[in-house]
Amino acid sequence: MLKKYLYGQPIPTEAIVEDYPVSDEPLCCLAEKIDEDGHISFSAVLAEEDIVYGLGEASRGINKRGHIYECFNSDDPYHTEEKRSLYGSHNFIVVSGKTSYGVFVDCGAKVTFDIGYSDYDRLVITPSVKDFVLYIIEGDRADDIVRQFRRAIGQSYIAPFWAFGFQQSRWSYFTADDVREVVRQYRENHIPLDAVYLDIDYMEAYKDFTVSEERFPHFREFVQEMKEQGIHLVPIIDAGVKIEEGYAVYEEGKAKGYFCKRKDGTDFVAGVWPGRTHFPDFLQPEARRWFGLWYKGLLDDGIEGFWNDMNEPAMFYTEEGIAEAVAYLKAFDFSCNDSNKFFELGSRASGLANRREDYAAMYHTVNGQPVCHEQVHNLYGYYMTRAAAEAFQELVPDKKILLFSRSSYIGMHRYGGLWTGDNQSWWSHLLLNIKMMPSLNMCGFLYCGADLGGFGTNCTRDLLLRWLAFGIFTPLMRNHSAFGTRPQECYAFGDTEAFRGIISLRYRLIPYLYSEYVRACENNEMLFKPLAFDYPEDDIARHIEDQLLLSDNLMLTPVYEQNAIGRTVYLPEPMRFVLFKNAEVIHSEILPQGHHFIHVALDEVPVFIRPGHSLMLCSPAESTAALSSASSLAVTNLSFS
Ligand code: MIG
Repeated sequence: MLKKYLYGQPIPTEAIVEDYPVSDEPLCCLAEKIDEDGHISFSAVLAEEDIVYGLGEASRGINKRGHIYECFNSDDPYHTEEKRSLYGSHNFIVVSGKTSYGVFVDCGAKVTFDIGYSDYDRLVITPSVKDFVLYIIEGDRADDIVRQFRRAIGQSYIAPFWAFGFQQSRWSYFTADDVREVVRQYRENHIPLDAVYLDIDYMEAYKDFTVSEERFPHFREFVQEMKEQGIHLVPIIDAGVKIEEGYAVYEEGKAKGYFCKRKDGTDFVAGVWPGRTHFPDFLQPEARRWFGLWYKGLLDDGIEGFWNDMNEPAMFYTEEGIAEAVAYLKAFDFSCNDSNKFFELGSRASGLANRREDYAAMYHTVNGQPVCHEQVHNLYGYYMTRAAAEAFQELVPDKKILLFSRSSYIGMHRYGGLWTGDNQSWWSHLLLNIKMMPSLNMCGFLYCGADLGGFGTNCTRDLLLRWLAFGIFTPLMRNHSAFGTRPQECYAFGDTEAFRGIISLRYRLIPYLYSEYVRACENNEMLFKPLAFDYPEDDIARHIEDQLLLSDNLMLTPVYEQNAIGRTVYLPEPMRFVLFKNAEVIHSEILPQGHHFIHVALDEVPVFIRPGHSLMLCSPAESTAALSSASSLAVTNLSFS
């Protein structure tokens, strides 16, 4: 049962696909409070046993209780525990325990969820604006509430089959020869691979929809050459358009009025990778179509996958921000002898990026009216991705194109997937990846994954192996690392056998994983579930955060600690424990309900099969193209009945 409550005159987000009537019943579950200036907040008492799920891409655990979250898409590569905002805003929660209900606050501006942070027994939701839609979903169980919500937001994007292959990325492979070398190493070491990513340096001066002729000569032939080796190239597209006379995207966008404006009607400017940049106004349907059609050139070159970046949108600096900082620094009085000023001094320079003042100074045009960016901030990456997806529908309707984005909002899940942005090569971020998967699924994002091995800082062999051993189950399985970090490809740590074994297991699982994934998309189900969803009566299972259910068949128990020789697992019921090494079963036994310690070496992968279920493995292959051939579909069926 879904109830809709309308506040003010919200700008439509198109997150919800069905047109629900506005409820005339009094608000249930939440108490409403209006302060003197008309701002509304909602609160509820949380009972001791209540767990709060949701918020998609957010910090901390599966149970969000005990922290405060600000849904405001943020380009922030340090996902430490105290952070309140990451790249996506997924304003949906489920309270489950004494009572159960779901809440979705639909609005493009910032929304704060204080989930037992100020007061452990209290939930307080505060939209930053007066115009929004509130949805309350009633149901007896968390999984039922999520299913209702998923139905309301429409079917999730379905990625192509090849996008379940292993993918290698780095910022950057600078030349075609760099890419060839990556492919050669993978193929020579027989580590399966389906895609290599092109980060910003494939472009000419960071101009969207250009390819550097110097570094990637004869690009179309190069795309073809890679395809012959079973490799898809996946170029990045950034949100900002370089300001440069004669650059067609800039000239057209300017002439047609498709860029975001300042209050005075001139085109808004910020500094990003290309230097001085304009931001397409993706909220205008015509601008969306225009930008989307620009992907055509790369499609014509044979490209079948894209990742959309910097679409919070990220701003390194603006002229206004620099002027303010410079004025402050110039006026700084060295003789003041106030050491507290030291902190202010530093933050003036380091605080130039993604300033709220800059977002507030940018304007969109919605139905002919200027709308301040702050009102629709969280929709920007969503609408950029929608622009691309709608263009693909128009240009190549019979083809599935891989598409995912960094910034997102609920609704974008119908157009593409997401990756969780700039994490770090930290063990804690492997655990964060594990915990985020079910939350993302609740909000409709099924094709998603983290940068395996971690993006920032230097990765180590053991961390990458453990991370891959979890990553073989995530739809997007991509190793990506930042400029300046040590090489992180699977052949960069000496011996390659363990890597080959783990990634080969992924390929043996792909037909099974892909069919479970497509089924989950079509039936509005989750691929990754907290144990609590299927074992709500088991109080230990209800609170487990480091084991996940994979559809109805499997339980995953990844190892995520440095130097661990295995881990403790909890079985809510008897299950078959299967241990893989070199993509083969090396151990299989039925374990009874309860706690167990399982040994898992660095090159091994544990899986639990639930009663009455089975796991299908096909023969190994080094690319998804090889998987599609009938001979490789000979299956091994592991079951527990
Ligand atoms: O300012 O394109 O999250 O994956 O490698 C950094 C360079 C811009 C951020 C993305 C990351 C990508 C990087 N980009």
